[in-house]
Amino acid sequence: MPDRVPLPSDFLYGVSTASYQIEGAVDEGGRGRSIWDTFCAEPGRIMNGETGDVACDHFHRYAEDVALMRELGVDAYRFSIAWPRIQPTGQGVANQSGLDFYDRLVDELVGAGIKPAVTLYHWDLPQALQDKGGWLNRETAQRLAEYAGIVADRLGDRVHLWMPINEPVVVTMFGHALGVHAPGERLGFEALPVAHHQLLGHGLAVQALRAAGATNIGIASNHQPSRPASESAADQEATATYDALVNWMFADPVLRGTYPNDIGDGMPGPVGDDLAVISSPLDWYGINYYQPTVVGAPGSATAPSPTLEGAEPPVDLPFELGQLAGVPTTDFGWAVVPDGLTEMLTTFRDRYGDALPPLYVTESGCSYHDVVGPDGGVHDQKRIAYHDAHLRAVADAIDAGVDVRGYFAWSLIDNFEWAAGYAERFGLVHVDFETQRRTPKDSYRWFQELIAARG
Ligand code: PNW
Repeated sequence: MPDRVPLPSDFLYGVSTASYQIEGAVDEGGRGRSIWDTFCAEPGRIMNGETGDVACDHFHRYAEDVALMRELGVDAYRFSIAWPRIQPTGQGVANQSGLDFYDRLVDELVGAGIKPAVTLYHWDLPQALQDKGGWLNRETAQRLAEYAGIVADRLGDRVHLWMPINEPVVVTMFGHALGVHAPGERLGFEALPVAHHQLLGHGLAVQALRAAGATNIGIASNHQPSRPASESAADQEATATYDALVNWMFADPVLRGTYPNDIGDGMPGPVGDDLAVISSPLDWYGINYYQPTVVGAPGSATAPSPTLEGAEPPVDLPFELGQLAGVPTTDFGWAVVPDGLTEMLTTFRDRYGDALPPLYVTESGCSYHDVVGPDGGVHDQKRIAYHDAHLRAVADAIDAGVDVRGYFAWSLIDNFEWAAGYAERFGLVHVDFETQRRTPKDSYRWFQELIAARG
């Protein structure tokens, strides 16, 4: 093992999950249907026709999962609340049984000395709201704020970090432009209002959380360095367009109250007033980092990018995406590029300067097709190398003057990887989906030692 990762002694170590990916128990506790229940039931949407109906059965096994985290020694656990457990139809009076579940989970965490970090919206929109237009309907932003207030009233005294939304870019692109995630819309650029309404919902939820007395509010937003396929002017222009669409369209309105040039025009009115809400001050900003993207002009024949999950864009795009050459890839085909994380963190500092609150890495992780070996262990050396390198990449950013406060590994346990189903395993803990048996992988032991040895 190389020397200790040089991070500050008060650096926060965490693990993360999301409700639909781990909970199962979709018909229990008065939970309403979500767009992911609907999407998974449609033939051909998910690898092998898999669903989150059972997932990791975390709804019933949460105490076992919290015990695993206590033994791991993490400071914080980032999880999401299933909106349809709290409001089965996405609005109106709260379902007490749903709130009770998260109340028990939060108590269990606090009892284990683990700080709860709550995402309110990690993609499982109540189906009833989708039936009214979902994120294409501006009203949904208001609904998110109402839901945020309900959760804050019940859990606010014990939650350490709040995130109203997770990865609005993936919801916009995969869910509404390309159709590979729920709700499966293939709108191309007509999906832009989905971005705006999520951001508006984020801002309104920030205000509702504050009104309910919550503090320490941020966001978890996916960001990817965009690298031109060549130095040609056409490739550089395509890269700038892509970079604005996937990164700055989501960060600029939150951190500086504007859309990047040209993008505001595609947004529904009245954008101007909304931007004041969207840029409601945050206590911190969370970056989910996986990999950089190579971008070329249309027809530049870059290698196809695995991040598009095989999607056929419904319209001609002003760019083509490719895979970074000459770097290792995970079993999911994603490029392993730790210095892309340093680059992303320093880019945020350079772009926003004093307007940038402290940063957290709210997700970083890798999928390998791990199996439990004959000795009963899971020897995931590559995952250890991945997290080690990405923590060092964070340390490099801190050395360069960026204020980064913590790192949440994605994920605590193997879980339902959306359209890819259960084949992709991101966990520090292996799950046998037949028996629900949890087996801590070698990466779990490594993370445990790293946390124990800090300071
Ligand atoms: C994130 N991309 O999704 C989500 O927040 C998690 O729920 C998910 O399990 C995890 O990352 C791993 O996929 C992403 O194509 C989906 O760049 C796609 C991309 C990035 C993140």
